[in-house]
Amino acid sequence: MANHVTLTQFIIEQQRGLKDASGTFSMLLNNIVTACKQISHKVNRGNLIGVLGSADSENIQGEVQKKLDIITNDIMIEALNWTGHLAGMASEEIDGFIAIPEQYPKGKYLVLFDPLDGSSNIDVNLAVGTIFSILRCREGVDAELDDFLRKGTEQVCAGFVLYGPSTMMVLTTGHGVNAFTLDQDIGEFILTHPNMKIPEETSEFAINMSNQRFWEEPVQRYIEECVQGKDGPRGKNFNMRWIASLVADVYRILTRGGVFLYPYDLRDPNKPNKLRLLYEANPMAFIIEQAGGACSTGRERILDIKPTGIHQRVPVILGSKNEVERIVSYHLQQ
Ligand code: AFP
Repeated sequence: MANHVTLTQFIIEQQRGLKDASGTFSMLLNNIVTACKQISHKVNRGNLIGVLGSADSENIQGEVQKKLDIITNDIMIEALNWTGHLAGMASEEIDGFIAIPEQYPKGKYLVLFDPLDGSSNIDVNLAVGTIFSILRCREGVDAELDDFLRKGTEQVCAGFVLYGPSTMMVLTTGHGVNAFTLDQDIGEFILTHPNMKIPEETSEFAINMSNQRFWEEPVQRYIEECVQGKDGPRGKNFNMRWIASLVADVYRILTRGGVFLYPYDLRDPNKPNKLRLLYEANPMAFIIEQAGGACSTGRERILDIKPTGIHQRVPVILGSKNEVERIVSYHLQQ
């Protein structure tokens, strides 16, 4: 493993660069990494250990839960609640926020997570992932709701783990984006993609086309122009990808550019948006912007949104900066 930088080494060396760092954040990040290694093992074992399929229950979102939604949620909570680093947690799978049990010390951070994003893909063996966001909190107290309802610009760290052909962790603490590949033989994440940057131009878009009739006009216009290809106003052909797993679509965009859209749509007027702000849109927006891309609702920067609820949903348009800016301009021309 000569000259391979492990994630542990990377975190410690980043800590050294922060003059008054206590090491608490580094330990918290390592606790999250351990949880994700456990999740990777469960996901990779799948049917061999009977963890696939539906749990015959619904989460707070009214979504049918997979067994792995519950298992991975428990893994994250049990890996973090005892550490003394947290004042609270929030999960896609749990109503409200998660208090730290009385018997454990409280810390100065909050972790908000989607334990298994893309879980509708798990039974068909497609990529899924864990998304997490870390906020600083008032020290030594039990977190309250308002401690969680903070703009994405206040995140101190965002990351996701993609459980794909390789298990990869993508991480930012506000100093660029670095990706690590899990070496299953030694159980360590190895730095394989330092300082990831998204190409500003792209010819690839990701959207669920089956919702087309429900989109607003600016999105209709953008996608129509892409589909018209080189004979249309864009003067070039486009390719389309849709994995229905945010972590996988975002990783592809980090690697080769592209634009991802889960826009406002009128399928269900009571639920006009799909992706959750605090533990999906905000962490991805932090990562995408740190890699030189952009992330918007179409009308405002995702990271500037003042949250109103733990499970608030927003439209998400992210990826190559020039494409996102074009889509935003179409919204502003409305
Ligand atoms: P699940 O976790 O319910 O599979 O949803 C995944 C997701 O939140 C996000 O990862 C995908 O980009 C998006 O939903 C896919 O939504 P559609 O299934 O409507 O295409």
